[in-house]
Order: sequence, then C-alpha cells, then structure tokens
Amino acid sequence: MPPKKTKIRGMPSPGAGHSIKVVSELARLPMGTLRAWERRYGFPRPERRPDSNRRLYSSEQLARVQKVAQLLERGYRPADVIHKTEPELTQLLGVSNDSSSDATARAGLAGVPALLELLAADDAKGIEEQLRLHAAAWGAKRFVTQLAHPLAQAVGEAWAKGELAIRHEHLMTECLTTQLRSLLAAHQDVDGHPRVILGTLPGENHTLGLQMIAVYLALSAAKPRLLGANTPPDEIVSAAQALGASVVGIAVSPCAEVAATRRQLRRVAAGLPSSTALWVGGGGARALGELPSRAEAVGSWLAIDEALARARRSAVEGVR
Ligand code: B12
Repeated sequence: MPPKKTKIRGMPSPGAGHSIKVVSELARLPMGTLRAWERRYGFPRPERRPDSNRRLYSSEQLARVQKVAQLLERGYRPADVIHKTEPELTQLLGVSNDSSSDATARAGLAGVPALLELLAADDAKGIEEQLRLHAAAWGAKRFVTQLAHPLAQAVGEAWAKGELAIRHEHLMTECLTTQLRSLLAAHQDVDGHPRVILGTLPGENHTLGLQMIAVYLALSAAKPRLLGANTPPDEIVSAAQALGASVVGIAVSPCAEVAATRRQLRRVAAGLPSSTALWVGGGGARALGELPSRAEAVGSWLAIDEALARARRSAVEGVR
C-alpha cells in the first residue's frame, strides 16, 4: 500500500502558494480586508487554484502583506503603503521602529497609572502632551486599543472609588476626544467600505467609546460616520438610508435603562433594510439579554474585526 499523504488544511503543497486563510492568519488581517484590498487597490492579487478557483498567494505577496499589516498597526493608511515595494516597506518599518523607540525614550511616555496621577493633579497640559506623544510614538491603532481604552476604564474605576472627581472624568473625555478626532481626520478614507454609522440611543451620553471605534474602523479601511449621542431610533434608520450605510453601530453603556434600550433597538432593527447590519457594543450590551434577531453583539476589538469581515463578505455575496 502506498504511504498515506497527510495534508494540513489550507496549506498548499510547497511552491504552490498560500490560501487566503493562511495569509489572513499570518498577517493578522481579516480575510475580508484582503479581498477588499484586491478589489480596491489591485493588491494582493493572487493566482487562482485551477481545480477550485480559490485564491493562491505567493510567498512574496504574503511577505508584503505582512509588512503592510505591521505598518497599519503603526498608524499608516492602506492607500499610503499598499503600492510600495518590499524594500520600501522594510525601510519604512525600520524608520518607524527607530522613531517610535526614540520618541518613547525621549519622551518617557507615561503609563495609565501616571496619567491618572496627572489627572488627579488637574495637569491638563501634561495629559494633552502625553496623549499626543503616545499617538505619535505608537500609531493610531495601538493608541486606541492600548492607551485610550484602558485609560477610560481606569478613570471609571478611580471615579467609582472616589479617587477622581467628575471634573477629572470630563477632562479625560475632552483630552481624549481632541486626540481621537485628530486621528480620525488624519486616517479616514472617504471611499472606505463598509460605511458604518455610529451613535447612541436617547438617554445615552457615552460616546467616547464610539470615537475610539471610529478611529479603529478608519484604520481598517472602513468609513465610519459618527452620529453622536441621543439619536432617536427613527433618525438612526433615516441616517443609515440617507448616508448609504451598510452597518449601524449602537453603543450601550452600563447606565442604559434596559427595557427602554431594548424597545429602541427593536425599532431600529425593524426599520433598517435587511441588507444593513446592526452592531451593538459597550459595557451595557450584555445586560440587554437577547438582542433583536438581526443584531450582532460586538464586544471587543477582535469582535469588531470579525464583524467587519462578515459585513464585507455579505456585501460581496449581495452583489453576486
Ligand atoms: C467617560 C465616561 C462618562 C462620560 C461620557 C462622555 C462621553 N462623551 O462619552 C460622562 C461624564 C458623560 C459620563 C456620565 C455618566 N456615567 Co459614565 N463613564 C465614563 C467612563 C469613564 C468611560 C466610558 C468609555 O468611553 N469607555 C471606553 C469604551 C471603549 O469601553 P467599552 O464600552 O468597554 O467598549 C469596548 C466594547 O464594549 C466595544 N464597544 C463599545 N461600544 C461599542 C459600540 C459599537 C457599535 C461596537 C461595534 C463596539 C463597541 O468596543 C470597546 C473595545 O472592546 C466609564 C468607565 C468604563 N469602564 O467604561 C464610566 C461609566 C460607564 N459611567 C458610569 C456612570 C455611573 C455614569 C453616570 C450615571 C454618572 C452620573 N451619576 O451622572 C452618568 C450617566 C450619563 C448617561 N446617562 O449616559 C459607570 C456605570 C456603572 C454602571 N454599572 O451603571 C461607569 C462604568 C463608571 C464606573 N466605574 O462606575 N460617563
């Protein structure tokens, strides 16, 4: 009997290329992003497997995609780097490494505990300076996921323990908002896809998380549109239609009144066309229990990546 051949799923025979699943895992990018780049930028454009027409990426394409992904982590926009050659990408990575470690060393970047101390001392200038330095040294994605988000949570905890006052929470919100808006302006792509409308329902004033999510989505080649706080359900539905959004994202904080929020969410869900996805996130989303059947709970940065990939997939399937 001939020896039995073993094959790892998704791994092609040597020299044949890499499946989209393998490239997605190695580059830590959703498969939908790879397909979106192929459509929008013509890169990476894989060969097709003759038997199944599935995508096959060369090792050179994989290496370039990995480098582009690393640069996005540091805050570059896809359009700025996707057409660069591999040596150019390598050089950029080197430069951005140097500048990031130089800046870190020079600036002595403060961690979250030190930022809480600056807040407690009402040192607004110090906080602004630190946020600006972090954004420059770390890039937008890391700034949002590793500084802005933990800082907001830590301020909430310190306020609950009586270590910070309401004015400190407001100051942190305003300083973060300024920095997030500037990152959003720098990174948003008017042609990003999908278009995602972000807002909160009546009675909900926690919009800071949505500003973080808007920057995160812009860095993922989507087009976020912030509607702000206290938006009536019917207006959210009309905005989605008027602005051609294929996703509506609603933030629900732990302060939200459960029965009213459920009612309002049902109204949004009923008003949206079936092709529009409905994402629900925030610290109060879980307490709502079962969401309207078409709504998706999106409770982490990774879950946002996955929901984005699903939205892109269904847009492609809708076109077919
Ligand atoms: C800033 C802040 C405020 C600001 C908000 C300003 C603004 N423009 O947003 C102000 C001062 C207005 C405020 C007011 C109040 N707040 Co407040 N606030 C906060 C604080 C410190 C930060 C909120 C934040 O931005 N978090 C950052 C986001 C990114 O975190 P996240 O929600 O975990 O989000 C993640 C996911 O859930 C997901 N996600 C979140 N939203 C969405 C949306 C979509 C579409 C998607 C896809 C994903 C997603 O993405 C994130 C990444 O994984 C929190 C503390 C905390 N732990 O969050 C308290 C907190 C939420 N507030 C609290 C309270 C009590 C209040 C007040 C009732 C205080 C008062 N007595 O007046 C009021 C209520 C106002 C109201 N009716 O809305 C409590 C709630 C406690 C509870 N269990 O009820 C908290 C938890 C503080 C605490 N530790 O006690 N607050």
